[in-house]
Amino acid sequence: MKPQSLRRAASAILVAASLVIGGAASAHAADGPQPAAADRQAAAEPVLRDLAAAQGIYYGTAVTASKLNGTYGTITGEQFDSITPGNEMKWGSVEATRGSFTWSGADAVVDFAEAHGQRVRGHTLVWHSQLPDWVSNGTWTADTLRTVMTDHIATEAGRYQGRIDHWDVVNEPFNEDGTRRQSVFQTAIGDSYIADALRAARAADPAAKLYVNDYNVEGVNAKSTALYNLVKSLKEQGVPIDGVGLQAHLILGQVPSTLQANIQRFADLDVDVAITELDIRMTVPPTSAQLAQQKAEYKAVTAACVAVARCEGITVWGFTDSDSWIPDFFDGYGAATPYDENFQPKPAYYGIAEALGWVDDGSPDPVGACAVGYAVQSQWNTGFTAQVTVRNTSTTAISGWRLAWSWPAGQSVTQAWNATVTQSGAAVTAANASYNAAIAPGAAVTFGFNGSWSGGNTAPTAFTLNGTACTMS
Ligand code: 9MR
Repeated sequence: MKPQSLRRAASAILVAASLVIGGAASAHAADGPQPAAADRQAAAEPVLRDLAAAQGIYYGTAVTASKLNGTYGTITGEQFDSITPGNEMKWGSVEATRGSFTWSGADAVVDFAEAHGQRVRGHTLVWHSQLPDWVSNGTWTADTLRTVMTDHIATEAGRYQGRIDHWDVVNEPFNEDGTRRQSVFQTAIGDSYIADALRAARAADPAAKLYVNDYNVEGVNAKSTALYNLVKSLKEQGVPIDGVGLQAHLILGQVPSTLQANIQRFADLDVDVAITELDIRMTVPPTSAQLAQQKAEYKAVTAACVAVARCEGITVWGFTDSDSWIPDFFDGYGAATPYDENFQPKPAYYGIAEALGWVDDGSPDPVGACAVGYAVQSQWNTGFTAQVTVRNTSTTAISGWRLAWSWPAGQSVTQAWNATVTQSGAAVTAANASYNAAIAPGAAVTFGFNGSWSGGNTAPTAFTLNGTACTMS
């Protein structure tokens, strides 16, 4: 362990101790005890939360409360030691109508975290978006909106007092050029709304670390410099601010080269830093080269945090491509998270693990390399029959497989044989039948299906087997 990590290790132990003292770790015994860290580390596959803890940081994910069961819940609990509600703590979610609060989603996230020995990043108290109409379209004076804002903070942060590790108190206060965003808070209250919000949050939950969070502030640029100047001035005025969140919604090939230097300059202001919403999007369907580059970039971002003592941890904005905001917001982009839509770890996952000190033992990737042949055997006005061959080109046996692809032209599978095929939107998954789960090294299995098409029947050209990209044969 690096000397600079000792302080962080000590605080990690304190966190663990306080969870036990507070009874949080045992309060939900119905879910069963969590495996001891040593047991998890002994597993062949990396466990991000343990690897991160050994480096003195946390590894977190944004979650959707309603999905916290089944495979999604299992991976969330096993791999991550911090969770952030993706939407459930936003103003519009908790106080859509003035004075009438809905806590079910937020409570579910906090309860899950406590049952799994995880921290919670509270997200977010004051933000221009996902704000109820009664706030964004209200008629306010500085005093009336300040009171509404600080009441909201007192109620929400007060409800979870002692149970939230970090609050994103103010989210996205800046424009790209470093001027203040003209949110309702900015226009009604003025520049001081940020200090007012931070003071209210400190009063409501003195133990929570209070953050200002923004996007496109990962590298050194006009916007991050405005954030830097804000933090500097808040510190000088004695306003309670503990940290800066760099969201890090990144595009493949565009990780800022100044990321680590930027984290360091905030640290030098005597605040903590966290990467709070990491994802790295690419055009879809992804090629194996893109997935390999994404691995390198997740590794680089993770390494930049590990390298700076005040960087507390990293949160990915959804751990699986099936729970990512990217496809809904950026046409033609996706594949931004470390797990694919079928919950299989992607190369990016191993990149994170490597940056956290995990050493690949040299054995082939657990899923093996693969080559896929795709052939349309017959086609008629609205239908077609296709055959798919999946070859194990690695030197290890495959025992159980899921082949995934995305339709390029709106096709859909209507009936399949020798595999169980499911489709959601354009995303298709073919899982082995019980009798063809094993594929020996060099061997292949074949399955077929009928599909429907209209307009065009362009063949898919990118397949993943258990999350790893295959070549085409
Ligand atoms: O992940 C969130 C998504 O489900 C919502 O539809 C979206 C609405 O704006 O907000 C997403 O989360 C945002 C986060 O709260 C703040 N930073 C940007 C995130 C992506 O939009």
